[in-house]
Amino acid sequence: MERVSVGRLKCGLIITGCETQMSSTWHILGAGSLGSLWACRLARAGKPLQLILRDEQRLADYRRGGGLTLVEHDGPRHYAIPAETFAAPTPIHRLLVACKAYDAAPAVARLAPRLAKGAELVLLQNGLGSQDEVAEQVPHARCIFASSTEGAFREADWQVRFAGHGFNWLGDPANPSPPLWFDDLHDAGIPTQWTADITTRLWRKLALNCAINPLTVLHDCQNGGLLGHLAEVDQLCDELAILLQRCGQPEAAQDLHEEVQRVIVATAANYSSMYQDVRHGRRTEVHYLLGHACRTAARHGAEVPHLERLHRRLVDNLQARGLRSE
Ligand code: NAD
Ligand code: KPL
Repeated sequence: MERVSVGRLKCGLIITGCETQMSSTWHILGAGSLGSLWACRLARAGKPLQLILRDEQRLADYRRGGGLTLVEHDGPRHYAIPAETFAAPTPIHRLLVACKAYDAAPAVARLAPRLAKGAELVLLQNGLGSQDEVAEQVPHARCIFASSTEGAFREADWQVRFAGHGFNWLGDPANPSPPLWFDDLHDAGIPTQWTADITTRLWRKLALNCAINPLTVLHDCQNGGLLGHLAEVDQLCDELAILLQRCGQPEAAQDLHEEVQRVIVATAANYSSMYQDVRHGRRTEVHYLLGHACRTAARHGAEVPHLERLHRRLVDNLQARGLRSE
């Protein structure tokens, strides 16, 4: 059915000739690596967008630069994407949350008063735990979880490099239907699939991260350096597989040892994301990775002594460097 737009109300609803529909603007919270990567691709496809920046100072700084720059294999491209702060009055119907896991819930809580009835949030955070923290802040919104294997990093303020092509899975544990806007992502060239088992995907990635990332920090090595510590990796995989079975994620446990070794070999020359955070003096997402695994094990009465010891060693290591460990 063709819709004829005849006006926009202050609340963001568009009045059409025959019905009302939600505003189609993508609000993006967190203009860091992944948020900027998504924003630039959506902008390139002509989707209406609005970045939400922390405060007036960041907004002024952003406006001085005039937009975001995405660097790809064929060079940099600039996108003059509009931005605002939390204080803007317009309601939000569609929000991409692209902060780190530990920032997501407090940031969404600040935005909660602006979320329209029936708002939909896409949560890009790695690990598990932050999604539930966000959902608690906005019980009436739909929270869609994402798991991404794409890679991006900030080269400078407002400039991001698309470093690794990958894939995105989106899903909603509470509702198997994809949202109406799902095709926006295909239009924008964001490789995505809707999945009914997003929780399994997030657990599988969490398990891979738990088996690899902390050891790269503790052994101060690239992922390939773990080939010299395979017995330690295997012990962790044994416990992770038991934990996944115990917490109702048997599919995420399948062939875990083999996949961990395959990833170590395939990414041998890379430094894990946690290693890079530590090297740059940034807070890690340990609370939502190994921390979440240990908390879940305790809740289910699963014995995971090697994971717990790894967690303690990692926390001590982070604290010794003056980094937050929760
Ligand atoms: P990032 O640190 O580059 O970006 C996060 C951005 O959020 C920063 O610009 C920060 O200033 C902003 N932010 C934090 N709190 C805010 C607030 N209250 N208001 C406004 N802005 C706020 O992080 P990232 O690398 O893009 O990672 C985001 C999530 O995506 C993480 O959970 C990460 O694990 C996951 N992830 C990242 C990649 C990647 O390649 N970067 C790949 C897969 C998954
Ligand atoms: O996702 C990763 C990361 O570094 O965070 C891999 C490459 C899978 C290692 O755990």
